[in-house]
Amino acid sequence: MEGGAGRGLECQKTMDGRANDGNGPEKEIPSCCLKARASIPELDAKCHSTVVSGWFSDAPSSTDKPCKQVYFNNPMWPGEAHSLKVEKILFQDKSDYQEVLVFESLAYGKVLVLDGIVQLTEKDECAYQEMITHLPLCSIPSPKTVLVVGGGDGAVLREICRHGSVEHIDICEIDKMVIDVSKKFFPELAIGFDDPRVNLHVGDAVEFLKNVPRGKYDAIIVDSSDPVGPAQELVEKPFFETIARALRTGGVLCNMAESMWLHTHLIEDMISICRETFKGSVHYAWTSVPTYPSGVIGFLLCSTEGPPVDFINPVNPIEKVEGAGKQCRELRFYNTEMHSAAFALPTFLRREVRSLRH
Ligand code: SPD
Repeated sequence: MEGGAGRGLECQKTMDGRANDGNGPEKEIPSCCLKARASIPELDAKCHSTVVSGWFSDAPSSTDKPCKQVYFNNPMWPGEAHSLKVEKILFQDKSDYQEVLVFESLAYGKVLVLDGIVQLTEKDECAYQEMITHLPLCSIPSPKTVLVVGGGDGAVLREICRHGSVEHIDICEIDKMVIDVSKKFFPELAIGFDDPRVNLHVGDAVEFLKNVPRGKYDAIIVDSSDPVGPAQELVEKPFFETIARALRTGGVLCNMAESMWLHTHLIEDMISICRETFKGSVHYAWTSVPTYPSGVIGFLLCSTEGPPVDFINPVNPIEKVEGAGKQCRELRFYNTEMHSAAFALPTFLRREVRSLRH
């Protein structure tokens, strides 16, 4: 399963970064030159359809397509692709649901890719995981019961665990391979699974939610992949209805909601479904994630009928959250100012997404 992305480079240097051309003593190579050498085109990363000439591009994966061809035609972002220089492919396999790839990149650390689409990188995962978690949990006082849909890498769990008020966390992830791969290659993220408050359910969240008692959760976080493949149902009305049913009155949902640069129609559809389904408030927020298509990702924040939720002015600021950051690394991205700023929307989005105007 291991690929050969970095092999050519490793043949030319020793583990401590010294070069040996066979004509004399080893010479020290400055780290900037090591980076430049990693970009030599002949050091091709081979044997994955999304990796061409040592560069990964976020195009749909397909095992039947030969290497060395470029497919810049993802239906979610036709005509564009974002590329990362690959140093070494660490893992690739096909689960029952999707193709799973992990590689070491030159610029963003290790990268998790599902069906050809970047899910996270070590460098910028903080922006996504911290915002999708703390936008909802800092908007209600003392959240106690939380459900995560998807999130098999464990990083949203890691973030939830900062909240000392939380007593019970369910996570429903369909693909066990994602969990196993995260535990092996991303221990700083998968640490979330170690918390005793976490209850793991491997299975289909749509089915799981049908059996959840009404009003069980204070907050639900939907950390899904894009709505192609296994996550397709997660943007449809019946799914949002089961979410609303599983939330207590005044409970909150935070749902991954794509890019405002690429998916205004999808965002509009999701907002209008949520306005029909959630009788409290519905807001759109966004953050910057450089390795996601167009460099941004959005979140839909909804509350059920009941005590009104002021999403924009958090009532449970993380700075005051008991135990925040004690078990894991410090927060890197989220703070109260970023929270409120995330709800500021560009004019084109307000104009194009009619349901955002009121
Ligand atoms: N376009 C990519 C969206 C990925 C959202 N899910 C990421 C999972 C990280 N926990």
